[in-house]
Amino acid sequence: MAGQSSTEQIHGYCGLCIARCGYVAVMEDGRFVSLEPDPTHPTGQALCAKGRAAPELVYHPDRLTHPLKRTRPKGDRDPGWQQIGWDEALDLTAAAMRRIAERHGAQAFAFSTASPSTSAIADAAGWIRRLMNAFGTPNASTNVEVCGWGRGFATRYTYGVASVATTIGGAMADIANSSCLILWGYNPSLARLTHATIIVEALKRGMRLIVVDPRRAGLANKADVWLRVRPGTDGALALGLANLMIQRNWYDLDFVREWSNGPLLVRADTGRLLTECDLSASASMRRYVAWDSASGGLVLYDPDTGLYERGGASVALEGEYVIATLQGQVLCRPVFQLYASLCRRYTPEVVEETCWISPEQLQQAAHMIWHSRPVSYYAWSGHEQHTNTTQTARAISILYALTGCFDARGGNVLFPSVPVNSITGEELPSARRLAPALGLAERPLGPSRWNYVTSRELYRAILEEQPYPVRGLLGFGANLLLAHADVRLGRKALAALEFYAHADLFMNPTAEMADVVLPVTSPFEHEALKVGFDVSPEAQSLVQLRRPVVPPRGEARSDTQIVFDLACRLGLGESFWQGDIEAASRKVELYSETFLEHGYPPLPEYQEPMMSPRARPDLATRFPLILTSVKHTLFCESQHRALPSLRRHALHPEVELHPETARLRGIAEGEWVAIETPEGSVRARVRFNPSLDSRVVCGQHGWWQACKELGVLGYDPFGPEGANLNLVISGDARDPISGSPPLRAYLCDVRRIS
Ligand SMILES: Nc1nc2c(c(=O)[nH]1)N[C@H]1C(S)=C(S)[C@@H](COP(=O)(O)OP(=O)(O)OC[C@H]3O[C@@H](n4cnc5c(=O)[nH]c(N)nc54)[C@H](O)[C@@H]3O)O[C@H]1N2
Ligand SMILES: Nc1nc2c(c(=O)[nH]1)N[C@H]1C(S)=C(S)[C@@H](COP(=O)(O)OP(=O)(O)OC[C@H]3O[C@@H](n4cnc5c(=O)[nH]c(N)nc54)[C@H](O)[C@@H]3O)O[C@H]1N2
Ligand code: SF4
Ligand SMILES: [Mo]
Repeated sequence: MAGQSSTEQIHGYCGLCIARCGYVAVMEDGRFVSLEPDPTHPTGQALCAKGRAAPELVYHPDRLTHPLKRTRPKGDRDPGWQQIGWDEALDLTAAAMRRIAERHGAQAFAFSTASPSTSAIADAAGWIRRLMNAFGTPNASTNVEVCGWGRGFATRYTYGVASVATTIGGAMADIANSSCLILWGYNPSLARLTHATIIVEALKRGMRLIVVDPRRAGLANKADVWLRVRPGTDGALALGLANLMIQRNWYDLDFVREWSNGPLLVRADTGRLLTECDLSASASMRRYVAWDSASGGLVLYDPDTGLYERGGASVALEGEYVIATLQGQVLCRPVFQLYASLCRRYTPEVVEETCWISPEQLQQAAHMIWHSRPVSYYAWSGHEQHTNTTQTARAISILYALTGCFDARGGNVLFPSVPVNSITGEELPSARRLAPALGLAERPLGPSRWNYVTSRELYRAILEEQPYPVRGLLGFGANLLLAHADVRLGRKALAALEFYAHADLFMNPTAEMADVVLPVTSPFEHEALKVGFDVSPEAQSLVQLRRPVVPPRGEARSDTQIVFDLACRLGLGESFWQGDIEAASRKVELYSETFLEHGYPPLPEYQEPMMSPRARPDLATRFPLILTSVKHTLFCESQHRALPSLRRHALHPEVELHPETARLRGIAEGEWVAIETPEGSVRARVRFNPSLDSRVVCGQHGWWQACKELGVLGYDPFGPEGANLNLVISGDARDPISGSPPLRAYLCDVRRIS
């Protein structure tokens, strides 16, 4: 009726970031006007500013609303975008995929996707993987090397499953029942509101909190112990904590004995685990050997059953044993003894020198970890973006094993979740014939093992055709040129592609390199199903169908729709149904023979970050400071800077400096500075942060976008006048196991721009 307005409320969950907060969308006269918290939802206690800005995102004038085709060459400043219909856009893409597959094999066509922690891509990720499997390519560039590897994959080499949950599963911190929580390079107040909410609840009932972070950020202010670690030295810290705990007998002996490979004997001559075959020519390969203190002799361990002969109650964790093998007398030691010796090298003094943490604080943290059990932990970006990420993640996960809290109430627990059929298509015949993913030869235990490729390997395959050519790319939102190191190399590579299609909500500097751009819906415009909300066992049992709040903007389609449309055009329509896989489990591995076989240290040895002042004294005279970075409270990664309600509070990129560091350089707060590294320079405005060590500088990545409504210009992503932090970071030095680049420990200096 005229003059009367109608209000409608639609329940759902926000898909903009990993928190997935439960919401009520408020509609007035068919227009989406606001997003409110939904306290009845397990993750609906609060919404952040980004969630509240959802209507701005949905209705933003810069949203892509039609498929676009490039009409000018890639070097050109103006791509000459021409609006085209969906049929033409999809036909062009499918034809390129087919052509490239025919000429070079399906593996020559790669996919890239935005991280599920910073986007709604999880709504479609299973289908995207299914399309890849049906089409026949193993090459997915999804940020794994900088986000997910440490917590979700490296820890599998310890636990068999991920010991910290990612969107692909794994154990989750049972915070509601923990007596102590360790946040290791993770700031949930900024990154995952729902976690922060339950942590604050737990602190109220007396839970202890240990925070490992170079900055006193978020919940570090409420922590019982805040360990201000030097960026990239977390591995040494974990070994140092373990050293104190072992020395003081603050570890779960029974857990180590029964649930880890700590008792198994290692041959001093080869570094291999001693097996039955070393002892007798007629033995089976599979059984390992431990020392039984009660009988003063050897006892066999069968990995198939997970059992020792005679129950294994008295297997030794320490000692040296000379064993008569088929190759003569061999000195052997239990894995745990070797691990304990490694830890002994990280005395409180060495930790102080390496990590910049005092012996008192180290002792306090070790004491708290043991005496406030059950303890859970969550490690994220702070430990994941380094040249030593894999061994750091292992060192932390093994330290955690000492507490005996893994998969126990109040620890990191494998929450039961609602069983679902996997849709990713691993069972398809085409998936069984996949070529090895890029990088598998160089880093056989790295992301390629799971068919994820690093951006660096993608660029190399495009530009050097090594180990084989990649000619085409289909991007579902990944903003490679802002999110990754090696920006110039990446730009060259994208320009050299025969065909690149990019699906996104907005044009971005990466999408600018595409041949075809496809407009996608925001999560408020398409339906999705979410199984489990991660934060607690109750939340994990919730399954929710999210309905669209508004119809798609313009001609935008969901990522899932695009996948199905392409599958049909590629003649793969039949492959789009059913499947199932399950993870295996085994004993916690303190010692990894798999690592040894591939030439990596079998124990989680600490390696100095490759781009640190200590590792590169040659560069440190000119670039004496350590550059790390953090995400922005108001924006997800490289997004959201065009939304006025958010941008108003953060007009420009900032860099955090200790006031003393600034003073020595004649820099005042709020001034513009150049952040200089051996790769070049970018700009940011100074904010003082007295909680930093004066040798550490903290930048922000992801700045490029303008905000027209506020009259704020964008930043050139490729030049020194701009603010693309990753422009000055090279991935030449990378984690040998995973290929993780040094985004959080690089050499720099900061100079006033006069
Ligand atoms: N120096 C430094 N670099 C970093 C980091 C850091 O801390 N420091 N963090 C790293 C981390 S952890 C990550 S995960 C990466 C993030 O890198 P990306 O995964 O590339 O994430 P964003 O930069 O947020 O860009 C996401 C793009 O996807 C689009 N998008 C959003 N939602 C959707 C959707 O549902 N569908 C589609 N098709 N597109 C969508 C957005 O518009 C945007 O263009 O950056 C990494 N880079
Ligand atoms: N508001 C907002 N939320 C987000 C995102 C966003 O961009 N904005 N991004 C989403 C994504 S993709 C991710 S991956 C998560 C990430 O979530 P987090 O991992 O929490 O991200 P950060 O706050 O960047 O980093 C956590 C902490 O690591 C510290 N740190 C830096 N270097 C080191 C180091 O060498 N060692 C240790 N121990 N700590 C270090 C930083 O000081 C910071 O406080 O957040 C998700 N949620
Ligand atoms: S924290 Fe903010 S952006 Fe993330 S899901 Fe919740 S409301 Fe959405
Ligand atoms: Mo991430």
